[in-house]
Amino acid sequence: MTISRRKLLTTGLAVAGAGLAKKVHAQPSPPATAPAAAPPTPAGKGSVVVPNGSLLPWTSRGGVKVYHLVAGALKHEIAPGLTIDAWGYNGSTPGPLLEANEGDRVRIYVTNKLPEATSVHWHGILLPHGQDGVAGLTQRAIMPGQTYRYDFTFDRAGTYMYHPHSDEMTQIALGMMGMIVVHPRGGPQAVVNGRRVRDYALMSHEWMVPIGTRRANPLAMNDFNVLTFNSKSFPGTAPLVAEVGDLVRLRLANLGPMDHHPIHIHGHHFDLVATDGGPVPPPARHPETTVLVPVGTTRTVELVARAPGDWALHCHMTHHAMNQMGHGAANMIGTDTRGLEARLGRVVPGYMTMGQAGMREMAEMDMTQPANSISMMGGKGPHGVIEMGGMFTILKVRDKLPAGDGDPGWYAAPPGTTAVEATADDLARDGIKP
Ligand SMILES: [Cu+2]
Repeated sequence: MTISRRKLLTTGLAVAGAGLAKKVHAQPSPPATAPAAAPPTPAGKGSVVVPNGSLLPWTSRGGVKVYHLVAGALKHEIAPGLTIDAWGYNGSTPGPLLEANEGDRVRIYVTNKLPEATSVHWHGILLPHGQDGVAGLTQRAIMPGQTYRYDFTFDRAGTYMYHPHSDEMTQIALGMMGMIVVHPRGGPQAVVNGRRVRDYALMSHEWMVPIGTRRANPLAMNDFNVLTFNSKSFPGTAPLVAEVGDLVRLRLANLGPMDHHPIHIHGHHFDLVATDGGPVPPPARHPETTVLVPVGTTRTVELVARAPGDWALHCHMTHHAMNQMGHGAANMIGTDTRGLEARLGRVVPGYMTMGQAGMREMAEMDMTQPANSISMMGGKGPHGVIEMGGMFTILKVRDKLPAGDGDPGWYAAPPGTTAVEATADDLARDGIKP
């Protein structure tokens, strides 16, 4: 049997983990020093901020807010190095966030530029039967080239979603989903109980993008390898920012195909204040650090920014905070592969096995990547490699943010407050024998 060098390398790199890999120093480093991508949507007067996303514009016609969604194909960058062919709305995935106020009468036009029929369901909104957007059940499907009109009134404040109810397995898998935020009557509250409100929307998604390709596979039921917040994987995720004492509201939504996501915050506790079913009564609220966001739900949590720092915010499923993991690799942890390397080195010069001591080395070395793929673990942080990817972002809390509430950069902890290697004196003083 002949082993093609190309095949070996491709296989090894594709699993990007406990398999084969070739070390090459001439290649550029994995992308990203800071996890800043596109700047967050500028906050209006209390408007929702969509990291890496945008708000859907509207016009007022005779007291009615008029919106226009255009379903179609687009190219989307998940993180520097990985661009996919996706479907979405108005050129983005997720589609722009639709923001309105309780009591608003709205008219939403939906144009279908997809190659197949679609419809839009207004998930969680209480509305008349004929506006519910279920193709075949409540309306005819919107055929390619057609524009439909939806008319209804947002009668409850809350966090909701929109998505196709026509071949939704394909359309959602390819990126068609969006969020809806309905503020209380009178508009967003920029200040609550004397605290400035930082209102953020993050939509979870999961994709199966075979390594080196550009198209998510809608038939996938597991082995999702690209996990995203607002369709971005770390280090492509833009940070969230707040000042100490601010009320941070996180509107979390999940329209991924299959998986629920336990979203975890560092350095803070939060209260679950609402779901897409309505507000949680104050006596029922309790502190958590992780909230499960099941498929087809929204969860709104609130916290008070407690202390300056760069606080991780991520899905706690370990495979959801990684990039493009392969699942077909042998488990090499603890194995002695020196003999293997010597033999394979004869046919693949420079061959090395990886993963014997864990996966960290994958993040540390400059490795060749197959075309259109991103490294398994995130990017470089202020203290070395951040061994995370996927559904991971950072809440950056500062005493004072830069003008315009931009990315303040990495947090510089006060001298003497960062964990460091223990000294011999430390060990002797406390009787520790490593
Ligand atoms: Cu998850």
